[in-house]
Amino acid sequence: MIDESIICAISTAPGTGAIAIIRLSGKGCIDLADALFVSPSGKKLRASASHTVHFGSIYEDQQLIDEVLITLFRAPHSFTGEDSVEISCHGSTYIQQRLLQLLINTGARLALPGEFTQRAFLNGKMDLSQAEAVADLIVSSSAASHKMAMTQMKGGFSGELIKLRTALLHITSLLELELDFSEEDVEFADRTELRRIASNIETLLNRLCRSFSLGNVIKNGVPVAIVGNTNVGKSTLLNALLREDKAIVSDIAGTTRDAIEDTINLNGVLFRFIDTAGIRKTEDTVENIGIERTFAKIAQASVVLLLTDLSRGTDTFENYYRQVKEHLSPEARLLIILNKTDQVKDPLTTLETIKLCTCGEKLIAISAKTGQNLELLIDELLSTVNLNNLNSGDVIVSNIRHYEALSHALTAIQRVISGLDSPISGEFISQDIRECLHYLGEITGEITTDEVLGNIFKNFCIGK
Ligand SMILES: Nc1nc2c(ncn2[C@@H]2O[C@H](COP(=O)(O)OP(=O)(O)OP(=O)(O)O)[C@@H](O)[C@H]2O)c(=O)[nH]1
Ligand SMILES: [Mg+2]
Repeated sequence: MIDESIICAISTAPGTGAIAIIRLSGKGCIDLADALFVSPSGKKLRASASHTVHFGSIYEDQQLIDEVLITLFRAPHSFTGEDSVEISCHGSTYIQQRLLQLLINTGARLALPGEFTQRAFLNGKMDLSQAEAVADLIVSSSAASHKMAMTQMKGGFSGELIKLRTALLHITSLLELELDFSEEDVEFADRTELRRIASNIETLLNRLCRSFSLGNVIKNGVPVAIVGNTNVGKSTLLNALLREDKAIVSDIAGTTRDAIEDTINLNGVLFRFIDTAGIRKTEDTVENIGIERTFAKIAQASVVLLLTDLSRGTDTFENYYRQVKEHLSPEARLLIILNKTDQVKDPLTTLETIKLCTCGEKLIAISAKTGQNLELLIDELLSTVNLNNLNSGDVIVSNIRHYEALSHALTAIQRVISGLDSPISGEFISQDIRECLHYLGEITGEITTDEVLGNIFKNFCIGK
């Protein structure tokens, strides 16, 4: 049963703005608004067409609260699929609260987080993955995450899922044909065709699963760990990259003891820079815990910046290089940063020495303090991620819930394939196909529980 009660919420950001929008949705909400609204022409909202805007005043006990614009949407042509009204009022928090109170006193109730979007889903205006993309779109903070959320909201991902579903249903029908003839002792139907379709499905599922690491990075920021010996300028570099004094800088070795991180949007890509505790041998328990965390951050990073201090020589460099390489994830990129160029006359000798003990990693000489060559480093970071290859139509999975369902579907289709390769009865294979369909249905919301829905929509803001 779909709850059709009238819900209301302030849909604009909290606080004072030039204007604010209060949203109403549910059966009878147009009549509810009509009872409070006075148009200069005397025209009633209930007599007006969908997608029209009306100027007028809202009164409470003959007292004017505000002059407003009301936008009208009639079911099913609204975001929620129900009759909906949007009241644009002046942005004072007092006016917003008075109007909201008035709507509640006259029969509406305050919407739950994401309830408008949840109704859109329940009324079939979008599937669950599209509803989730609405939340991603609202919080998108870079060109790449915006593009990804927009593709998903416009149904790019849903389209891929429909393709998969159709192919799976096709296999089922072919298998049923096989079962129909099994009594007549006909040899198994031609399984080459089945095998071909199944392996296409596997390829597609594989691609979607693999896209998750990129999707995750786009959504949460490319993790870049800044590591090295103490006092080489890691915190100074973090501050320079973030353009703010985030971490404490001092000439005392061992200043940073815990990982400090923050994100910044550089040329449309969100980066998550992580400053770490300098790696060294120490008796300090707290510092040692910090150093353990440094190694964990290296393992999680997409890019590691190994910093070394040009003014201190290269004796210990090889040791650091080896330790970092040991913890680096296989897909990660390592950049060697020679810091404090402002303190040395000729960095070339150091450069050459370091080159000898590395495996062809890129070397960049900078001064974190003066900002010299920082642009070079940023360019290198951008090229590492290279999101330019991202076409607007590319479907990238960025949601862990989707990723998990896709992984399960992938395992199921792999069982289908091995079943097809062996003389297993079609009935067993059908069961794995049904399982695969089940997981795809979980993503789109065809198969769902109140608990799953509750978990998804509770993370939305009220008013969306
Ligand atoms: N001349 C010069 N000094 C720098 C540069 N970068 C950092 N420093 C100085 O080096 C000292 C250490 O800098 P931090 O940024 O605290 O070094 P760190 O690597 O974070 O040190 P720990 O947190 O102790 O591991 C400070 O006195 C900085 O001002 C640089 O490019 N040039
Ligand atoms: Mg530091």
